[in-house]
Amino acid sequence: QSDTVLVTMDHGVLRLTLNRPDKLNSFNEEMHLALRAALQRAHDDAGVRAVLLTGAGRGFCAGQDLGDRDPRKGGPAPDLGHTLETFYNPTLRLIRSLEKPVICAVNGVAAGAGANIAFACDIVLAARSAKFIQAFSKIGLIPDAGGSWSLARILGEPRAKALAMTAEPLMAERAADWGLIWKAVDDDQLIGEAETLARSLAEGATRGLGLTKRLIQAAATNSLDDQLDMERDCQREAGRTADYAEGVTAFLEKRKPEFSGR
Ligand code: T3D
Repeated sequence: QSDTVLVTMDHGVLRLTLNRPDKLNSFNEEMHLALRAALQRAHDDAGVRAVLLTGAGRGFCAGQDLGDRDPRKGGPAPDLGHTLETFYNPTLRLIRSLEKPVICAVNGVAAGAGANIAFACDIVLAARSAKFIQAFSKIGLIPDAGGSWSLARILGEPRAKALAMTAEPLMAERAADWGLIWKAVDDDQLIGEAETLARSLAEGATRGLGLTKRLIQAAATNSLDDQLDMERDCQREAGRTADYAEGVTAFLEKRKPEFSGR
């Protein structure tokens, strides 16, 4: 196991801490593989009922480690399409396809792919001092790790283009006002609040939450008719879970439900 991503499990919450603080948790190959393995575990292990992603030290993640891309070292230009396909895209797909809540606690600067990985998560809390930077344009690249998609979809073209072309830092509070993240919280409250949220979601009706994620993600490309059909199918599935039976029983018995995630 690599120490570039610290992995702990507590009360159904798989906590993943990007851990290359000296490099603001920028991605080298080892960290890519470690994050992917941890996300795969979240898919495979039924005991994992929520994921909490954060960063060690003063930054969340500064995107690609540019030390690994130093043109002065000579050799042919790297095939960045290949590195996206091999490293970033599988991670993005694992986050979006995981039918369990993924909470992101952005503890500090999130730049390049680091910002866009945060935007791919389901519920994003950020420290008030944190900023998001589409750093790509500063080095001649395009927004990747799903950024061209999430920025355009969430913000619309004017703000997406301006953020991507200027690489102007976007402070947490404004990111929340613009709907890019759930909320900005005081720096010293961030981890506590994110842990409380992750834990309460991990105690929730996991299948129902997973199906909710599937539906909301599908809505952007579905017609209303398609979405209504999908709601019918997902509600049918949710209605067959033990957690639905428990939820209704607990309501009728005027007590707190004890969901099992099944
Ligand atoms: O290549 C592919 O596979 C294609 C995919 C690309 C995806 C991408 O993410 S491309 C974008 C890459 N990221 C960047 O361009 C951001 C570069 N970093 C910065 O612009 C700044 O560091 C920040 C704005 C994020 C933070 O600034 P600041 O002033 O708070 O910190 P700093 O002093 O710049 O950084 C602290 C240390 O982290 C410093 O190391 P040192 O001097 O103390 O030894 C700095 O070099 C290092 N660091 C920060 N970001 C990176 C990094 N080292 C390597 N790669 C980084 N991305």
